[in-house]
Amino acid sequence: MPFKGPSIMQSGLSALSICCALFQTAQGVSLEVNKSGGNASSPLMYGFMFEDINHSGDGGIYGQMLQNNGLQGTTPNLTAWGSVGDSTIAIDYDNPLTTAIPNSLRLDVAKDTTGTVGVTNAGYWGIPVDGSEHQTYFWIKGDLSGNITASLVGNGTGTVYGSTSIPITSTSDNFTYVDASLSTSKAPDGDVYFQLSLDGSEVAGASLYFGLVQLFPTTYKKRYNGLQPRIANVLEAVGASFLRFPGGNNIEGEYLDNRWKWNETIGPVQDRPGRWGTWGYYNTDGLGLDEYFYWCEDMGLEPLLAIWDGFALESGAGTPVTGDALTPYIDDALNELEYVLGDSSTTYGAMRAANGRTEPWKVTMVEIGNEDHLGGGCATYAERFTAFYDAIHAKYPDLTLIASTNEVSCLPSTMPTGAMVDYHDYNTPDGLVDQFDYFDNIDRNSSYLVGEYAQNNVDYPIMQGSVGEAIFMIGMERNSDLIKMASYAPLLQLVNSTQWTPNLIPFTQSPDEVIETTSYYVQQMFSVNLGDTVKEVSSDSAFGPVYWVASSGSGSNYYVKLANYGSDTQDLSVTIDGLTTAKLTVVGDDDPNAANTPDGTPVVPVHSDLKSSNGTFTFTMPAWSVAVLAAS
Ligand SMILES: *[C@@H]1O[C@H](CO)[C@@H](O)[C@H](O)[C@H]1NC(C)=O
Ligand SMILES: *[C@@H]1O[C@H](CO)[C@@H](O)[C@H](O)[C@H]1NC(C)=O
Ligand SMILES: *[C@@H]1O[C@H](CO)[C@@H](O)[C@H](O)[C@H]1NC(C)=O
Ligand SMILES: *[C@@H]1O[C@H](CO)[C@@H](O)[C@H](O)[C@H]1NC(C)=O
Ligand SMILES: *[C@@H]1O[C@H](CO)[C@@H](O)[C@H](O)[C@H]1NC(C)=O
Ligand SMILES: *[C@@H]1O[C@H](CO)[C@@H](O)[C@H](O)[C@H]1NC(C)=O
Ligand SMILES: *[C@@H]1O[C@H](CO)[C@@H](O)[C@H](O)[C@H]1NC(C)=O
Ligand SMILES: *[C@@H]1O[C@H](CO)[C@@H](O)[C@H](O)[C@H]1NC(C)=O
Ligand SMILES: *[C@@H]1O[C@H](CO)[C@@H](O)[C@H](O)[C@H]1NC(C)=O
Ligand SMILES: *[C@@H]1O[C@H](CO)[C@@H](O)[C@H](O)[C@H]1NC(C)=O
Ligand SMILES: CC(=O)N[C@H]1CO[C@H](CO)[C@@H](O)[C@@H]1O
Repeated sequence: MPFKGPSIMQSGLSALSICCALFQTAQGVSLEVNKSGGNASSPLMYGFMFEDINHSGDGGIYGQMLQNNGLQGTTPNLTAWGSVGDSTIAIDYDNPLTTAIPNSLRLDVAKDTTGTVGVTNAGYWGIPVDGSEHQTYFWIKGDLSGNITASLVGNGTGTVYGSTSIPITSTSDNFTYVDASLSTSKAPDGDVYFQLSLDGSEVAGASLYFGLVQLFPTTYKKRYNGLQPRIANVLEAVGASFLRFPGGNNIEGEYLDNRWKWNETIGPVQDRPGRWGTWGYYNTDGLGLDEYFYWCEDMGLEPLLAIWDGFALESGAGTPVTGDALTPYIDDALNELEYVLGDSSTTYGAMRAANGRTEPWKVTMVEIGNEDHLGGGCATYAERFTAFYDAIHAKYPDLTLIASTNEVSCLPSTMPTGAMVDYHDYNTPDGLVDQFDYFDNIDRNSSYLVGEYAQNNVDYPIMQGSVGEAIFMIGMERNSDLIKMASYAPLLQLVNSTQWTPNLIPFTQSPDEVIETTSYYVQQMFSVNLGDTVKEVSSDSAFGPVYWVASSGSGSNYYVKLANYGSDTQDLSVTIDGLTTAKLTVVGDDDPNAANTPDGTPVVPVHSDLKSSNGTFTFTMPAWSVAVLAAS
């Protein structure tokens, strides 16, 4: 969607600042942080929301890089596959690998051929070859005693970025499993395909069947079936505190039957059938329930697990589910929680242990559904929430349970003590600024998750919107005794296949092209500079165009977060009695429409060290900027 920018004259700008902007006069704001008192602030404040949208999972953070590798779905096709030399490919329905992977890829080799034959896979709009040791796994059926060469080839250039010759002895009785590694050199772009090839004379006139061909780079933390390191590393650098998963709309399903089913995302990948995702493409579910928990453990994130709550998006197919019909779904959620939390003597805990994880996962938070105030979910949500809440709370009284909306009309008239609510806000930059005091005025009975928020109506986050987000976040942090957790959404985007913009981290399959947007930097700056107590700040200035919040952390660490929503430079003076040194991080741009995109990344944070003899730090904030002063 093309961005229709708002007028540069923001409602928060006074007539004076508009006047003086013409003369390039810097404005002044003095703040004094009160070191006594303050309100406790949440240790989980800034996290991630993940669902498979825009190929953020398959084709994105999930390490497996070949598209359509299991020919899954009710009407499979040959997307991404091709043949090499004197051979053809077809979907074979008579040689299933497993019940879940009911089809294989048949390679029919011409009679009398002597050249190279084989199959290719184009990946998800390319393959990001990062130079690491890669691993391929596949099954093969058919009579062969010879070598298959696995290689990564530049499309158009023919450059080979990695290749290995794999001795194979397979028969037509059953599939033979192949596991091979190949060293690679880093590709300059993502225009690379994967190839399995062999000498045609060894199989002339015959057919070979390939099942579930997989390709991984060396994964994040070297985990089997793990994550793409180039994306995981960028996420890790945010220093976030929690991961909300697996959705989002993607847990709901378009229809009852294609809701996210936890039990079909566990165990060996060849036993996962995948599902038609909510965002218009097939999900392999290779990134499944256990993989999400490994992700959390490896990145130091608290899991926030969402469960399906009786509501699919298209209500035509018998949803929302209510009354007695809910019982099997509640039972299913309890089974899921036993899989996650039960020890290995329990039925489902034993299943988890059999899948390689003996210790229960550490889960303290569960969200019941997603956005149940939308699309016809509201009227029945109070009933559905209560039914799930009662059943789960009875068995797991220590879990924090979260309602998927904060709209009072969709919630039970009295919320159970300790339950949280979820508020979402996609908004224009101005709209986010208008929401600055939203959290000052909420009903203070419940704690909040702000499970999704971001600027909207742009292709990539723009600086003005990122400042708007920072102001919205300052509003949250000022109230972080109640606003426990907040996650920007969506998180990741393969730019070649996109359903929603903007996203925090867009990427292409060019190995280095994982974009740190202006909003990414804001998330990172707020996340790594998290205190535990929100402090009172006094000032002669009112909020707007400069906004702030201060907190203290362990030792004598203080953090002052600031946003300048305007085209004037601002002179800042921040006093924190007795402190002498500070690190200042500023991200901003004179152009409110500046954006980091695959076409260029003009905006980067600037770091500087400040000193003070009397506790007062002075510095300037550029136009359209966000800053964090970390003092001690
Ligand atoms: C600082 O906070 C303390 C504790 O809340 C309060 O008693 C004191 O009046 C505040 N000081 C100023 C200057 O506002
Ligand atoms: C072919 O399969 C791919 C991958 O599952 C899917 O995205 C695409 O929509 C399918 N195309 C057709 C024409 O069915
Ligand atoms: C090479 O790229 C073209 C254009 O994107 C695509 O149609 C073709 O399938 C690719 N080749 C291979 C072997 O994947
Ligand atoms: C994917 O998008 C990038 C950035 O727009 C572009 O350079 C690249 O050619 C695209 N790849 C394909 C396979 O379309
Ligand atoms: C088959 O592969 C093995 C292992 O990579 C290699 O040693 C052997 O030379 C290859 N044979 C042929 C005929 O290429
Ligand atoms: C054939 O191979 C598949 C995949 O490894 C395996 O699940 C199955 O048990 C095998 N069947 C027979 C009859 O050996
Ligand atoms: C998963 O659970 C659903 C019930 O929610 C059931 O219909 C389905 O058959 C189960 N799938 C597997 C593979 O057991
Ligand atoms: C919040 O608590 C106040 C006072 O205890 C009560 O009047 C109000 O109805 C409560 N609101 C909700 C939504 O429970
Ligand atoms: C602490 O919370 C109270 C109640 O919401 C509020 O009135 C007060 O301003 C807060 N203090 C700080 C330092 O944020
Ligand atoms: C602290 O020092 C700065 C200059 O470093 C000065 O501008 C300011 O007035 C001083 N503040 C106090 C309270 O003395
Ligand atoms: C708008 C857009 O890019 N949509 C694409 C989303 O992804 C699917 C396939 O995964 C494409 O078919 C759409 O064109």
